[in-house]
Amino acid sequence: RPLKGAVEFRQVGFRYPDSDVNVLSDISFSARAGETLAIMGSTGSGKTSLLGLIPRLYEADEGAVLVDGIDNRKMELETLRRQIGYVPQEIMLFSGTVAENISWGKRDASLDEIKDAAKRAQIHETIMKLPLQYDTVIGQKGVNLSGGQKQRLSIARALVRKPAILLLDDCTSALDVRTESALLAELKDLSCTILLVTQKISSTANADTILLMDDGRLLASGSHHELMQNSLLYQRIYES
Ligand code: TTP
Ligand code: MG
Repeated sequence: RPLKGAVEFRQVGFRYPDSDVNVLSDISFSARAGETLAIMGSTGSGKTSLLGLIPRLYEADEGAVLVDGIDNRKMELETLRRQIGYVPQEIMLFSGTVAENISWGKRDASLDEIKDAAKRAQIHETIMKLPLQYDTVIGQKGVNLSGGQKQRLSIARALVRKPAILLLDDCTSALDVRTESALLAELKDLSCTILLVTQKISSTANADTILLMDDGRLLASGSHHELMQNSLLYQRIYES
């Protein structure tokens, strides 16, 4: 089966419906199927907005967002979203069991599929230490999880859908470097296309391409090696 999940932005401009200033201007880049793309940039630079255009939470005002070569505005919403796993910046777990929270991404997932997703998300071992393991109730009247544990649970929720495109919005921020790199290695193994918003230079080193954003624009893009040579800003982030 040919690898699916290529993402391309062609001169994308975007503003929120209630505003007349562009949040994104002239954004162009492409990620081939199976590649990992890291997105860095200061707060408010438009990273979350950029990701939201892919599953069409919003539509581009200028230019086009292509998924496997097709303008995503021309795709049926359900077909488009079925292939995308989206982990938002604000983690949303509900008061239910661990298994229910993971399978929220795919209602008919079997326990094996749930466990497989949890293993890949580096949270299986933590779950096995909970009082009732996958049946442990979390949230309000259940066991409380740490920030990093919640992040991994919500990544497992996205993985259980076996997406061709995985969008991770700053959801590895609470993980230590070792856990994060184990996670990224697992994800690489799935050969899905990954767009990873991150503030951490440790997670950009393995990306095929890094996008550096500032104020809704793409300041620089390239591999770690290229940016170390060409981008003063990237060098500064790297050294800080
Ligand atoms: P974001 O796209 O949220 O910027 P970001 O994700 O890079 O920031 P952070 O690192 O803090 O997560 O916002 C870009 C601009 O768009 C910002 O001025 C806020 C505005 N915005 C809205 O007006 N409505 C929205 O729903 C969002 C998400 C952002
Ligand atoms: Mg954001």
